[in-house]
Amino acid sequence: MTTDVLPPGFTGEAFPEVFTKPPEQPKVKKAGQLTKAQIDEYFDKGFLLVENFFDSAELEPSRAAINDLVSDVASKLYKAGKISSLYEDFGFEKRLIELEKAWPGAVMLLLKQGKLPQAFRDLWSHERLLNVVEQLVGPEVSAHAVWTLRPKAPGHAETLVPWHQDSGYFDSDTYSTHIVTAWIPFVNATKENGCLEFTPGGHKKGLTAVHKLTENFYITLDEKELVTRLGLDMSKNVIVEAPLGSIVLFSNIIPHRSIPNMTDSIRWSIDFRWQDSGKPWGYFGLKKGMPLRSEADPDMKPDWDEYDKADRFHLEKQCEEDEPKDEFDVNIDSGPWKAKWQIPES
Ligand SMILES: O=C(O)CCC(=O)C(=O)O
Ligand SMILES: [Fe+2]
Repeated sequence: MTTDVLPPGFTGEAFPEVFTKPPEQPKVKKAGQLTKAQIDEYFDKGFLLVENFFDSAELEPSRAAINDLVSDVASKLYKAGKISSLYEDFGFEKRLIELEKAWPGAVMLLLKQGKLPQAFRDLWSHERLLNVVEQLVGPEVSAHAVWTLRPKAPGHAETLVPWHQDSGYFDSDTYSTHIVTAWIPFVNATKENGCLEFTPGGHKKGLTAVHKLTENFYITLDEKELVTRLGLDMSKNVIVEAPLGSIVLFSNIIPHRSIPNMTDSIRWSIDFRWQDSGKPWGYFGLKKGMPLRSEADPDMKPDWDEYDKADRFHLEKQCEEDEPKDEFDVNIDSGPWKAKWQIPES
């Protein structure tokens, strides 16, 4: 029998209460707040779909911002002589697919641009969304360092995210911090185009399991970790289809993955995270979070320009051994979290 040598990312410490007990609820009723049943469901299952949270007009500025980001990628590639058409006749769900066909790497170029247009800032600090977040993390709310706009393209390996707990991607000192994600689709996210899949109750042990490295920048939980260490029954997993206007809320400790996109359109989504402002930021010292709302300081205004000065993809790149060749270098096969999951050499 061989003894398992565990990587430094595994601490074995469990914090079940952090992820299963709601904080004290706000005394005042606010727009958009979850019902008691919804809060209970979130803390019981580890995730919650809230349908009809946004109306389409509220998402339109972000969809327009995404179109602009795609245009920027197209112009950049065109000016550099890497593509011979801007594919302007293709819309929101198709244009990036054409760009990727013409120049493989276009999707990653977009994913890694990392800048927060005003529409995304407004969505991240949306009044009703923060009203929900404070029900889950308490009244002192900060934006986390990590957010991602995800253009999940058909058959595109780098945007197919394998089983993981988000805490696997953060410092181990956050294993006892409840970080909430709102995953917001900009199209109807379905089982055909690659919505998310969850393991109900996978957060209950409050334990970050052992992640393994993959060939690209993702880390992953294998079936043994999910079944043996976290005690999950994989036949109980739930695929969560999320229509446009809905949000999917989940924590940093619930195992989840995204399933393949089998359609011929992009599945666009964004994921924003929040946590209690007093807890560790947990992003390898690379980037701090940013306070968005405070009971003690009701007039608090987020300093987005300061926050956006340091974009995470560029910071992560600085941790890599290989310098990026140029601005078109989309080869990201590492990230600061990978060292955490490397088995130490004996
Ligand atoms: O959108 C996806 O495909 C994966 C999302 C995810 O893992 C996250 O938001 O934490
Ligand atoms: Fe995730």
